Amino acid sequence: MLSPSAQKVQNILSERGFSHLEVRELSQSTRTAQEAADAVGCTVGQIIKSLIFRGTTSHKPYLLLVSGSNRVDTHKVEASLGEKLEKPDADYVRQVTGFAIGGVPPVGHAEGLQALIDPDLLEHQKIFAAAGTPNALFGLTPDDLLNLTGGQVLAVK
Ligand code: 5CA
Repeated sequence: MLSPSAQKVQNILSERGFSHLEVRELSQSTRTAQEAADAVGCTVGQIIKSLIFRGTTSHKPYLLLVSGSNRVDTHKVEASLGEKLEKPDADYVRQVTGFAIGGVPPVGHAEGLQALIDPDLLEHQKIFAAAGTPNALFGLTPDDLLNLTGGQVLAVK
């Protein structure tokens, strides 16, 4: 049995035709990328961080999908997007995604979010994303990530 937030992510995956992707709820914390990597026994680079930023001009939320081993170079992303970015607070993250920090998945958000994908994520055979709670994950391929999110690959580090 999955908890309601993790089940919500599984339902979204199934409705979108990705029922082969299976949400797993673990006994360990997967709240941070390192904890998630330890929990599944992969490298931290294989963990997808789902980070919300907000454009200071458009006030639009952006979803940055970043390898767990990378730090976002905000200036570089700002130059690509043509606007400054700010890191919103936890309440805003919950409002636009419908999930709490530590469990924000790459899909199934309350609002439609433009997704930007770190190219380093595409170098792995399998990657792992948060699935609604701070101890739920699902594994997927880079192709799955591209197809699920319709995201744009963009240098973020
Ligand atoms: N479950 C893990 C691995 S998938 C996870 O969700 N990691 S994460 O990196 O995608 O989400 C945590 C991120 O939330 C942090 O990297 C940070 O960017 C952001 N965050 C943490 N605390 C806050 C806060 N108080 N306000 C806004 N953002 C925060």
